[in-house]
Amino acid sequence: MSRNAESTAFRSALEVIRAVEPRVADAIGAELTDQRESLKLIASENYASPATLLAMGNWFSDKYAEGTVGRRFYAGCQNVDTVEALAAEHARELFGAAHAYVQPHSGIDANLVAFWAVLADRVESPALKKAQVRQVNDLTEADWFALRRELGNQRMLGMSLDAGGHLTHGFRPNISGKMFDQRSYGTDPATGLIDYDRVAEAAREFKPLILVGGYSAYPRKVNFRILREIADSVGATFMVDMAHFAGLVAGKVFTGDFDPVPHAHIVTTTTHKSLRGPRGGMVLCQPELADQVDRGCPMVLGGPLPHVMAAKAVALAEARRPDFADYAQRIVDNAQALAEGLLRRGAKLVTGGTDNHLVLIDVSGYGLTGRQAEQALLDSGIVTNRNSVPQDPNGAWYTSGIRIGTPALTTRGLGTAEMDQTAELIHTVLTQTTAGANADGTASKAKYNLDPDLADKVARQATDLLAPHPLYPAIDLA
Ligand code: DSN
Repeated sequence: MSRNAESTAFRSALEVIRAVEPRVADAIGAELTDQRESLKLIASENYASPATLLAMGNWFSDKYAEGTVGRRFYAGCQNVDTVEALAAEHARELFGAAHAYVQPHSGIDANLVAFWAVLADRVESPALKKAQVRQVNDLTEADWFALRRELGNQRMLGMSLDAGGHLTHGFRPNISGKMFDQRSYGTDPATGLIDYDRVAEAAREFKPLILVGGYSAYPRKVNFRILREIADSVGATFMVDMAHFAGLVAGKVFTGDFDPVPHAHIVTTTTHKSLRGPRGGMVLCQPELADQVDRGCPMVLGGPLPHVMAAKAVALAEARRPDFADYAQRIVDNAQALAEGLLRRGAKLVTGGTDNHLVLIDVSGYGLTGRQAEQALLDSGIVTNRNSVPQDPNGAWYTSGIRIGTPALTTRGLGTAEMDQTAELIHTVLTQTTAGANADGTASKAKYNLDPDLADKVARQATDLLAPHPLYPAIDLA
């Protein structure tokens, strides 16, 4: 496709929007400018391709399509069937999965679909069988009451939040924590790494229905073969949330013991992080869970978003191209170069480095909280997010960490030399920032001091670093 076609498509779209509500058109244009000018290091963000973006902006958005391919609760879904089937086929082929469900709207939705599929398979189905009925509507009031109590009384073992686990893996502020009795496994305080013997011990003691692997802030590989063995040893279903590293699995950087798909009973992911697709979620599973997974809508999901499923099909087709493997490898090369650059300059990193797409800086080494560091970096044109570190004394709001990731900058084409320069910019800002004080003289966890001229200088250096790698070079909205 010609570069002109991309530019014309987006300009025309904005013209149409501007005729109705110019402020929305302006905000869309401003977002492109902001994304072009900042050094985006948020580990969970990326830049989807123009084809993926365009696949979402159309009349598929108008269609209701509850149900699954060929089995809908609405008439006229033949074209939705086409894109949903295509997205699922690309997902199965890309990940070597037996079954793919591409309707979840996000990662939390994908996890809810997975939890309820496991509960239906392991708790509800045996109860129906025992009562000798086919469906829940046929249960007596007493049996239904007993089943509801049993469904709400199951156990989950997942990675602790401050070790890098995710809120949706059974933590109380999230619905998963209200559904499950949850225990978590942490990391070894000395190394910051998962201690599989401790996980096995916790599993033996707690006997979870579901063992969850996967993370949103752990900078190392996870051995999914060992976790599956642990799950099997206690009769648990093994679920992996690969939202963060799905692109590294798709690009065959994580293979063998480090590829969750052959080892887990069920795998969830988002599609917009390292996988570089539209915002959304997806579930992959073994055949025995497929029917339950396909009941995700209306079990826990609202109507599917056919326009997003169309975009998932496009993005997954892109990820099946040979150049995606090269992209995935460069993500890791860049993260390692960034980590090495930071370490060489004296930064303290959780686990001392990375083998994936993310790096977790313990900013207590700079005398800052995560919140202070995040804001100082933002003032300097570097977009990151604060994150807890293991045994974080500052809790989940202020934190002691900054999580940075390379999927987005790698998409723009930055390489390892530029990662070293990025490390220099980050280190400069963090060494020049000092913690502020509250009005009463006590130490503040939010206030900070940074010379605005220094921040401006770093922001200009960040822009210079990005200049040879324009974002969406074919798109000219002027
Ligand atoms: N919001 C995603 C992340 O940043 O990791 C997952 O919650």
